[in-house]
Amino acid sequence: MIIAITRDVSPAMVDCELTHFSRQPLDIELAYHQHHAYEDALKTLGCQVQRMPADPELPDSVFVEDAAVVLDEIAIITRPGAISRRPETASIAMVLKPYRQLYTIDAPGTVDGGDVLCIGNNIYVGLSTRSNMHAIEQMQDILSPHGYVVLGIPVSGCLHLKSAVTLLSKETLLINPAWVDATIFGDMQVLEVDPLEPYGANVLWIGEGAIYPANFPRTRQRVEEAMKKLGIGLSVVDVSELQKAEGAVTCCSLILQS
Ligand code: CIR
Repeated sequence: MIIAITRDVSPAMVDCELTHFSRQPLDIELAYHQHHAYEDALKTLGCQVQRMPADPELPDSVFVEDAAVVLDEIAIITRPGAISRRPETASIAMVLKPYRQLYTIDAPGTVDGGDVLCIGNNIYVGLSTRSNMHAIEQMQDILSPHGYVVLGIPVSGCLHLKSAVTLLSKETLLINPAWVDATIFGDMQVLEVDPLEPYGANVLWIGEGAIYPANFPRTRQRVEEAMKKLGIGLSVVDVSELQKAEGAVTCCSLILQS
């Protein structure tokens, strides 16, 4: 069974962290509806959605991806780079506890799950403003007994590594080459975003399907063509309000096999 852990939009999301975006009016009611439509798309892809209640004290808590890194064998509870986001991890740890043995990242390490891209046994961690070498060393200690290699890689111009690159299939990357160097990932197939849509590299691929935002039509066409060849269907969701909080589609769920 595939489980998708999500968390309802916080009424405080208007006070979210912003790094590369300026604050825009955010329609919370619309954000709720968009988030629920995203959860419906997860269900269409065969996930059992486990939704946590909203936390009015934690503006960014809808972005559950940043609080943990879940692998088949274990899960790591992160220490998010933004101080305001650190209290998010306690409740995520409680939800993950029945499914995985848990490890934690300790000070001075910081890492956001949005910076962690797993490709086979390679775990790439973006050295963004949120994630540092201390966390990468701790992740190496935790993960090398399980056969993983943890690699810190440069990323610039965006919030997280997964703003710049995500997996479209086991062998294919969707990437913005302006923000991360594609050659780092070896001989993977590469699909580039349309240059007019720099934020279009974040796709949530789950087995036979994928979820993609509605507002990158040029890149979406490229993605749809590539996915047709791979036999993968695309669910398109409007996540405009979550994007105003600098979120994307991978960051609103933690996906795990149970
Ligand atoms: C933040 O700055 O932490 C939030 N406003 C957005 C986090 C988005 N997370 C992600 O893409 N993994």
